[in-house]
Amino acid sequence: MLNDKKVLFSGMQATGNLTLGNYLGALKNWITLSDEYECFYSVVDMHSITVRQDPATLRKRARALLTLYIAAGLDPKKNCIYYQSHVSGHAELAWILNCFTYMGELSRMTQFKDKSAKHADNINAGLFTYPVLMAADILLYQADVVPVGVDQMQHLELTRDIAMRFNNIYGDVFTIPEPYIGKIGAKIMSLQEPTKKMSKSDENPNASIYLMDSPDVILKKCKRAVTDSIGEIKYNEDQPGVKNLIDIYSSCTGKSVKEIEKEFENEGYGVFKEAVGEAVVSVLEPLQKEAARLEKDKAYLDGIIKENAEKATYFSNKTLRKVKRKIGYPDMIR
Ligand code: ATP
Ligand code: LTN
Repeated sequence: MLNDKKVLFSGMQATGNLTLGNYLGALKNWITLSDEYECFYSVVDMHSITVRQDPATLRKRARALLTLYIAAGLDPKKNCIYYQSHVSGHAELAWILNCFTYMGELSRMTQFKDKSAKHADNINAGLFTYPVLMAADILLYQADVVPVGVDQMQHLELTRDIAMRFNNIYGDVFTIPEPYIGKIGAKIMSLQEPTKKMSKSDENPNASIYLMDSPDVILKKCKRAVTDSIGEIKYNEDQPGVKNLIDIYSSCTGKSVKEIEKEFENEGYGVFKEAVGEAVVSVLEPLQKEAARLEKDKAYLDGIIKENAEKATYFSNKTLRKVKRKIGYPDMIR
């Protein structure tokens, strides 16, 4: 790498509108980690087409997501923020790694099972090999660490298996990546069904707080969050709704679970929910303002997109050249 820093890779799909789960479970950690590592943060638009997308919407959402990375506090001069589809190495390495991945392994991926149940009319090969493209993303940059939510752990394990398998045959080609799971916010649950994760593809709009929701909407959604009839603000498995709200509050304010239980010891759910809503607004409002400001600065964003695509291409080519030699592709004649 450029310096002695370890490498970090992560990405998000440009499908749907980002939720508070995406922010607290992923983006927020990215920002914390960005000083310590040489970071690659990709808008993984190639992954998005595993389910049908409207082209204009995909393009718009991809740009909005890239803008949001920056608005959330990732400096695009220090972090390589780019579109996956701008770097052809992802597709090239994915093909190669496909040949080192077993059908049985891919069949066990829970995300594949979930998504193929949800999109029964379009169970395409891309959906099946999705984790191989993800492995390519990570291995292409020789990433040491990959911050993800717990739902992506299985894919990361597979990435490690593929990398080790490849290294066993060809020598030390790939760095074996480690997952990084944030302590708080690793799994934000649905506000309506707190045993299910908050997801941007949830059909019930009240289940998720979207990063672009207005303060009013955020406060309303928190007020309507499903809790229980116990009536105590305590962090435990029997009160999944309350537990989730405590997680959200903790993640937004930096307060510990103990402090929060104490703060609301003698309060009812109404007061607590309002405080949660306000805490979320105080985190999301500045982010929304910054995103709106950046969106208007087309020249600046375009410059970043171009520069970072070149940077990502440069680093990805280093790995690709090595991989191609190792597997026996003929040398290019220049
Ligand atoms: P979908 O549910 O539509 O498949 P998603 O909301 O899971 O999408 P992804 O693009 O798959 O979104 O995830 C982006 C990042 O956000 C990943 O690192 C993922 O682990 C994290 N993430 C997603 N949902 C949550 C959540 N509810 N809590 C914590 N982290 C989450
Ligand atoms: N599969 C991930 C998105 C993703 C990713 C990656 C995350 C694609 N490539 C590489 C980390 C590293 C998801 O659905 N959240």
